[in-house]
Amino acid sequence: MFYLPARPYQYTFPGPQRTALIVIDMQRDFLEHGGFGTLLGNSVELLHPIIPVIKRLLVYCRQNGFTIIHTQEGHKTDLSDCPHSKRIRGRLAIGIGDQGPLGRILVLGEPGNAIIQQLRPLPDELVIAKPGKGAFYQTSLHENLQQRGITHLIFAGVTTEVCVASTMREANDRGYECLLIEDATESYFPTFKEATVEMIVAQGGIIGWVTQSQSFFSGMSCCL
Ligand code: TIU
Repeated sequence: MFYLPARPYQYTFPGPQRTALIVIDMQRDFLEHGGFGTLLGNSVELLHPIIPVIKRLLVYCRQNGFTIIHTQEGHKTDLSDCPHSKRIRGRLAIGIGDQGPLGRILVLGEPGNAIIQQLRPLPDELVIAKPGKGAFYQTSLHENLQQRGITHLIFAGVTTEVCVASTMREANDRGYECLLIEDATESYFPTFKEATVEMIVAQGGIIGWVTQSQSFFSGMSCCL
């Protein structure tokens, strides 16, 4: 077993063979100017400090035999998997499915939907395209994890209170033991990140555990 310092208490996991790193939605839509994040009125720069942290996590987890999974929020070209309510939400001048500076907004295969170049998936890594905020909704994620015998999930990515928290909640309800790396996740709203982290660890870890990347690396080095 591996033991990591975390909140609300030590995170115990059975090792890389049964654990996946899930990197949520590190796509151009949320991190670059002209994407969905900008069109919603956000400052994408707020998310940039986590990029090198996630890069280090990816390198480390690849070297040490963890399963790596990336997700992308996006819809089919005909938008048949996008609820009308999601399309019209926010009364945006340019919204989901419309042509924007990075191609059609939040549509699979468009330039804006690509994972940022710094964190590009390797060819053998699973990339889950997801129409919802949670990565289990209308995807094969659960089946893929079950086939691989994965029981523990380590989370990184954006945004903390939207797609990361939604996916952690879905995972928690399916029996996965979830750990969020605090300096590898970010929000356009710092207070929302802080509140989300507190919500996860409150009540004995009602949704899961939270730690810093340095605690993950040093905890792992003791056990490997
Ligand atoms: N808007 C926002 O904060 N997030 C999203 O729309 N999607 C994800 O979090 N990936």
